[in-house]
Amino acid sequence: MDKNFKRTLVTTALPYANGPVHIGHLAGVYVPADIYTRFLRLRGEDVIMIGGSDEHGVPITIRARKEGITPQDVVDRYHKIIKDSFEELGISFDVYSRTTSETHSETASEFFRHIYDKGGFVEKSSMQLYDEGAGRFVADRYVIGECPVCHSPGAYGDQCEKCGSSLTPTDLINPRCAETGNVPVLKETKHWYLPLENYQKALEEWILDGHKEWKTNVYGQCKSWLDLGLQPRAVTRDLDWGIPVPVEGADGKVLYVWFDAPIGYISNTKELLPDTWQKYWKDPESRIINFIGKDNIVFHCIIFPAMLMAYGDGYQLPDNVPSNEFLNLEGDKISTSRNWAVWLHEYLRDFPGKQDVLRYVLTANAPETKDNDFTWGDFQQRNNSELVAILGNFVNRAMVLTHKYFDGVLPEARPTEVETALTDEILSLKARITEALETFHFREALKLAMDMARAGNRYLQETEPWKVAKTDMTRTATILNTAIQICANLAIVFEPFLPFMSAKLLKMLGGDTITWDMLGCMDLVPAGAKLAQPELLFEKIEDSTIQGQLDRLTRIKEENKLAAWRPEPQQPDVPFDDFMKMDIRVGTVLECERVPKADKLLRFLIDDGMEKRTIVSGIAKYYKPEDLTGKQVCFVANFAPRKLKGIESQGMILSAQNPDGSLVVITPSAPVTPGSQVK
Ligand code: B3M
Ligand code: ZN
Repeated sequence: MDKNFKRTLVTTALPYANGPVHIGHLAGVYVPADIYTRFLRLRGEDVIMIGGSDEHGVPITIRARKEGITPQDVVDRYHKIIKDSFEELGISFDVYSRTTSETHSETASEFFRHIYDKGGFVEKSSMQLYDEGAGRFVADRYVIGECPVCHSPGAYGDQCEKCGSSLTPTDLINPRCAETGNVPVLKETKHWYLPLENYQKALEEWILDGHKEWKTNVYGQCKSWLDLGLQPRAVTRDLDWGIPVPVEGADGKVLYVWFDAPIGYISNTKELLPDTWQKYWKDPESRIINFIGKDNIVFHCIIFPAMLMAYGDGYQLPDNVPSNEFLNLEGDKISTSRNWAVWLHEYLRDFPGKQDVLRYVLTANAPETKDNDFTWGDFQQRNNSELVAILGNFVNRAMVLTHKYFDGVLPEARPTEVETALTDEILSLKARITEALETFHFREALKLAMDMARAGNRYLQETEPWKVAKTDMTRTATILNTAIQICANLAIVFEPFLPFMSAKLLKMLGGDTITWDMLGCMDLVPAGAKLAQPELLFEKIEDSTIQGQLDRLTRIKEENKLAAWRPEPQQPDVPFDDFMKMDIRVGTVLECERVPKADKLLRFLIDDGMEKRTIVSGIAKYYKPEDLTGKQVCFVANFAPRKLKGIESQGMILSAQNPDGSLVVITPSAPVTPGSQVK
């Protein structure tokens, strides 16, 4: 790491408080940020990790109206769920605040006012969509209508999700306000814009020349924005939820959520360190690292830096912006609105005490360079064959054997070449892990840490202390001492990744303070130390547990399918004569029975007014034969006869199909003489 830095400010994207956090947020931002911060802390560096909830923005107001509560109620609810669940997962924020705090609204107001007073904004009037019925302006996203390109009916005012066209609301055919159904009108309104084009050159120099080391996805997105040429960007909105615009003539206007949210990083630092916060932001010897998801890149790399430049006064720009790709769930995009997610608070409820398992799987599978998939099968597999079988198993063997042969009192070691070679291997792993962590390659770092546990297992396998103990206790002592030293090294190297496991292991070894420097030492636990009774660090996860989670996802898929169901588009017109060719009649069911060896079919004997006719119908999944006997049904009488399972079916019974595929037989609403025609 560049040792010119005296201190580090780690920020994590502020999650919107309009829902709980899910594994996608964790894998993309919070787990990597926490690993990084814990690593720096272990190295004894001056580092703080800042977080908080993003509590403004339109979605929160919509949710509140839907539920008939206030926006404040919404954010109070989710802020608490988010904050508590982060804490339980061991995300070690130094401060986790919220953008409705007083410090934040003062800081954000002052920030705007300062740029305003310097003449840093451009005032502009424009025509915006207005919902006259509701008496408010409507954001582009909340106007829907027909896409002018592909003519799909549900296009949003900013984009058609069907064909991907990027739109403005006035492009839509027959636009409506999504919430009220009202037709929006255009109304003039005044807003303040940050003239981004004034910062184009400075941003190009800073990013394109100065930060070639950034991840390619981040650098690439910035470059394409800059290549397009920056445009003025409105930083205020017509909305009644947010931080009021602190200038005259701005009634009913608030700061745009993406203007105030990143300032939250500053306010939260202030809340943590009211007297010394400035040194983390303004001292050139400090550095700022923003952990974000890929959909936040432009805000953190272009807009917020431009805001900081506009403000001036010594504010530093971020040194790096590690941004991950997206995590999918079982092959589908995670979606809050479709409930397609593993929610952190639910995971903690369903898997008590298994925080580290989730941290492990999300890191081992982190979407660092491309979108990645979380599957429950992989979760189980990584737990059972990596955490349990490699890490847990090694520690347990070392502990149990030391108890068995030495009563849990660590014996003296007399290292041989074998031990020296092992130490070298650990030191070389340490160097590679350190480098991976410094450069934000957390997956790689975790894999290498696991290699340290693998080295321990291999060492025990090769030295076989359980055999040596029969003849040579001095050698056995060395082997077990060494194995316990590896355990202590594992407690250190895994601390950033699996802090709960690390603390438990450390306690078993009788250790307390650890530092990254200690990693690679083979005298971490002194000879003579009494080890605690071994406890299992991880336990197997059973198939039934995984099945429970998969069942939940299957249920959600079904619910989503039902919610998305729309009637089939209407068939082309049919001339009257064609319709009249269909001979539909009412008949009475005389007999009904299952067709052997055909689980879908029922055989009917129908009184059709003339004789008895046999009809076979594929509704056995939805009816018991006895429920239909004696009922009247409608059937197509002149449907050409055909053979089903060897039975000739003389017609077709009419049923209606529900969205879930189930069939309901059509019966007349009052008794009808058998053989009557349906017209
Ligand atoms: N709340 C967007 C998001 O959660 C936004 C991040 C703000 S970071 C300053 O993706
Ligand atoms: Zn379209």
